[in-house]
Amino acid sequence: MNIATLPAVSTDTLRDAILSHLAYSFGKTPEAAQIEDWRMALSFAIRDRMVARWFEATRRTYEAEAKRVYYLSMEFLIGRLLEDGIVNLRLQEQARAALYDLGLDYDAVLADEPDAALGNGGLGRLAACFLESLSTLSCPAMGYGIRYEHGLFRQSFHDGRQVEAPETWLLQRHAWEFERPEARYRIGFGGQVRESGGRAVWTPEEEVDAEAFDTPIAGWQGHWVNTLRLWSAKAVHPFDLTSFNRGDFAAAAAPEALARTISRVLYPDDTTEQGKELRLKQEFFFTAAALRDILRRFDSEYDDLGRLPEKVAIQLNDTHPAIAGPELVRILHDERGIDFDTAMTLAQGTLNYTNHTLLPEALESWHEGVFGKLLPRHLQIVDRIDDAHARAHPSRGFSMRADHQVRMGELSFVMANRVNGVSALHTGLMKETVFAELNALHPEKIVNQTNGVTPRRWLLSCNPGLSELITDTIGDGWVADLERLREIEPEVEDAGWRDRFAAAKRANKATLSDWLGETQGLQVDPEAMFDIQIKRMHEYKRQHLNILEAIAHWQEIKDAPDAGWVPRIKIFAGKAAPGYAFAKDIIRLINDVSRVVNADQATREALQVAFLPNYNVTLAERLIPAADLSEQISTAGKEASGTGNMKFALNGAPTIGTLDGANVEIREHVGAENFFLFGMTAPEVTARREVEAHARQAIEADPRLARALEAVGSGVFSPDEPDRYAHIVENLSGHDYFLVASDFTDYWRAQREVDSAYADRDRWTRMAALNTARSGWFSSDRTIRGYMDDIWGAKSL
Ligand code: F58
Repeated sequence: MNIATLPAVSTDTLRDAILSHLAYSFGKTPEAAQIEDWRMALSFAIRDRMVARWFEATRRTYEAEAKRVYYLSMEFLIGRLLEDGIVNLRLQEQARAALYDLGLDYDAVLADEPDAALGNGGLGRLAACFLESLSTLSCPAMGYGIRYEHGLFRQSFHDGRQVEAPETWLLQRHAWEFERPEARYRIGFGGQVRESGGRAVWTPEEEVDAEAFDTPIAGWQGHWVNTLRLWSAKAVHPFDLTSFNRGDFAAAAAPEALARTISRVLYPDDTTEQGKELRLKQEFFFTAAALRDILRRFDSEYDDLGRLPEKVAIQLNDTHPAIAGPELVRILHDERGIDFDTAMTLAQGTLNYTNHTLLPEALESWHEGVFGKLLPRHLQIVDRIDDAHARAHPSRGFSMRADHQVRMGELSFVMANRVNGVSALHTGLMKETVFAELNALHPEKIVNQTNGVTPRRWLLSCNPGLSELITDTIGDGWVADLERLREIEPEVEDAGWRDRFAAAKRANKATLSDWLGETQGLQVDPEAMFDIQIKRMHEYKRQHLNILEAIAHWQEIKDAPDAGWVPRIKIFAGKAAPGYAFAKDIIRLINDVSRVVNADQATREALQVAFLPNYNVTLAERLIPAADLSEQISTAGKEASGTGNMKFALNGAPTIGTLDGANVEIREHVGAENFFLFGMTAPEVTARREVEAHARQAIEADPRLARALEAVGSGVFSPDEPDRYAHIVENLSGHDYFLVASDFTDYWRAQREVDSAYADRDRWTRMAALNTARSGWFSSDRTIRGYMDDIWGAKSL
């Protein structure tokens, strides 16, 4: 069969394709098939529809000799892929009907797919949105990462405390990948470097193979399909027969176990030396495999390595793949014989670096001991790069090798053609702080690319009700051109249209409320305001500011239960890093508060608190369409951008937020009157830290805050252990680095404005609808166009 001529997809052809895969790919009759078999058969039937376009995209890229973009990322938080595929190929009606014909429930089959959590949070989800937009824009591109056997841990609560369990997405069958045993590269670690004929020769001591697994990523309407290539670590020699024959079975299996460790878990705990070493190994493993693959493809098309910057753009997603700089120089210089300076210039013309954080503890640096032990030749090359840069800039005050460290931020900056921040504010701060000196030396290097989110997943697919209203109103051109959402703005003046907008939101809230009842045992009135904060747990994100406000509000309601309060449910979700004790304590506090507040008969009509376990992409897709209020309350200057903030605004949930990250740009777009601003600005934050006893002062000035802290500190929420949260209270009344106390009063004020705005339901609907209408700029299509034009010089085919 010629795959280019697969029959057009009717319900009947899709049903036949499902039945055919059920029989021939999975060996099951319909009678014997379990839901997983059906899910796999449907996935294969959908995947088949991508393959012809996938081949065609590859063919056209070769034919056009187009520049290729490679996105190197330690994380791709892709979530479920089946619905994404169905929606992008526009097969929703057929798929639903075909399953119905087969006696199956479409939503249940979709829900059987595991959520691939191959990332921690924003950085990984951004990478996934970017892949989808790259395909939508027909830009020849490939993502490279690690095929972790276990993604981000599964979170549950025991007595309110976070408990981590391994995530096991591969225990269920995964429909989307093609194993490529032939795409395999040997990756070395450790060993010696010696000179031979004037060249450095690195002989690694330990070796593993990187084997490719490819996932097709279809863009909107399936016109273009790119590849996500994830590397899995395999032993060079699967097992040691000599040990086996001796009867030492453990020793026989050791090489395989050791190799597999590299791609086993996302972010192993790096508080131990062995853990640190493993993480550096992971970084080199996938980066080195990607570079080999990229050069193999380049060599198949061109014979002049001088053209590398013209034909290849590599994006380093944060510093995790920063070893690409020295590794590319090593290949070009040591292996291909190009002189060092030229090798460095070629690498610098090819690589680009995105910075995602200014937090000092997140800026990677490696002790030269570990680095040199694993990558002895790379350490020499880093020194040469550093020397070359120092010679070119004699006034330079820093070194990427200070304090026996290898500083990956500085290394990435120097080795990149372009360096970008992820929101206007963040890029500005980058220039003023971490990279101030480098920016002065290379003023053209830093550019901004404000993040975005894919509207296919984050509106069309997760919010069908609102999408249908939008399409009814302006047609479906918005899906690929999100700024066209502006065209609904005139309708916002129409009371009938506003009713339809409010009805769509209300239906989403009813669905969530049912789900909360079934799965969490929570009874929630869909009329209440759904106030949501979902993101990784971190002090800078200030979930504790939110819960303190909830406590103060609860106390006020208790004082006057009949004062006509605007009913609210505060929903939290998010995971804390296993080693981050304070963040875990905040989770426990919120769970404790939830237990006490939700049991209070006098206040429960007015206020409830819920912490939902195991936040992931799928849960986000459930919560965001049902949100009324988006909590984006980080200490100004700390959140590089945020992307959840964009998803909420797009789905018609106004923000309560600080002037931080992309909140600044969201407020500019949706209008200050449709955004609840509070708190100090980034410069004010810096100044406030200089004020002696700033937290004490703030608490003394605000009796509500004092009373809420008093309740936490005296065990109102932990009667069995009254001083459980003493250290939190102590932190917030003392050092309070993230200025929770100092921002509390203004946060409280803004929350009461939210209450009065929500009480006027028509006013609220107007605000919500204007958030949707004016969020089109936050499409990742816009962001990717920016990268293509300003960073990669890549063209849409
Ligand atoms: C996030 N970073 C930023 N890092 O915090 C967020 O503001 C931004 O919107 C997003 O990137 C996308 O630009 C982030 O998610 C991580 O998860 C690190 C991974 C490595 C370990 C430390 C956290």
